[in-house]
Amino acid sequence: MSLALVIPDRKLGTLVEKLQALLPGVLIQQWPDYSAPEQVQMAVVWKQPAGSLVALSELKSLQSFGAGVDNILSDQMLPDLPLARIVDPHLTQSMLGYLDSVLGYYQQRLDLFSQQQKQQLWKPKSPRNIRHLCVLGLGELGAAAASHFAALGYQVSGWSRSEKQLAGVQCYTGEQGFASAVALADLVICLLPLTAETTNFLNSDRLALFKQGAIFVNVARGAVLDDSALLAALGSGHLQAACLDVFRQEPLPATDPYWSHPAVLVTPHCSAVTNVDTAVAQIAENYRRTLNGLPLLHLVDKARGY
Ligand code: NDP
Ligand code: OXD
Repeated sequence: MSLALVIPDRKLGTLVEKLQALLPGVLIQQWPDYSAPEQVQMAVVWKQPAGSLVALSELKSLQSFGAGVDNILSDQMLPDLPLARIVDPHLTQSMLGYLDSVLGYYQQRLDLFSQQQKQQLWKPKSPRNIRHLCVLGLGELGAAAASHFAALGYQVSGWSRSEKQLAGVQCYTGEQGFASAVALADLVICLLPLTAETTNFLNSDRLALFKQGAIFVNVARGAVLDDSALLAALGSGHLQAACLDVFRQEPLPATDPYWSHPAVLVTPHCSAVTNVDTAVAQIAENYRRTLNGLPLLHLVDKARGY
């Protein structure tokens, strides 16, 4: 009985320790140093290198170490096996905490005041009036964000592939629905997964549908956004500001214009980081399910891409 961790570039000591406590007697192996690859039934993966699963001849299932799975599905050598992802109330709470902070940052004009501080400029201004929020993607995280802001009394619109009903949220679908969802929003939050359909989805035509002076927040994936379209929209003043937590290339290259753009707040993909303490319970449960031939929790629809 064995489980493999294929998670490059991360320290895995705590994850191994906590998983071992939940799965005593299970051999936990780490890529690239598999000791008995033929014993592995499930692999926990995140940005796995192409070919890193090939030696696992008895593999039965895959478990993403995060909520998004684009980096897993892009592997041309990915075995055709059930794939589960992390769905966790702690992850959702982290995202809500981040979005609350970003909203407060713009409401209190901290973007403006930090620029003014650099110029030793003493120029008070009353808070921004941000009343209407739009959430693109109404899945686990998007629906929670939309409901959270609706409960706080904001006008909220949301957009997803299939129709939704969420208390206090005006929900839309389709291309026409997208235009309606963003049209009146002072701040638009992107929580769409990266798929074939959403790659470069936020292009210049769609950003043009945003309200004049809107603020854009991307906490989904960098490649959902056409960066040159965003830079043009910020340059023309059509969009007022952008907070970006995710990028096409991460870490963001030193030469990227976002680093020094006065209207852009850059954060290092930290809005909702997988919580090892809570993720291990899901991973252990899916491992047991794999051994018993039961359906995995939080299965990904691989054809849809999320
Ligand atoms: P879900 O899969 O639960 O939800 C995705 C939502 O997007 C669904 O409402 C879905 O519609 C909608 N959607 C997908 N494709 C389309 C489309 N083509 N047109 C319209 N709507 C579409 O994802 P989560 O909420 O769990 O997470 C969203 C993303 O957030 C993840 O994929 C990941 O990339 C990112 N993320 C970022 C983190 C960070 O730290 N920055 C942390 C965690 C996640 P429908 O409901 O109809 O299926
Ligand atoms: C995730 C992420 O998808 O960390 O979980 O971005």
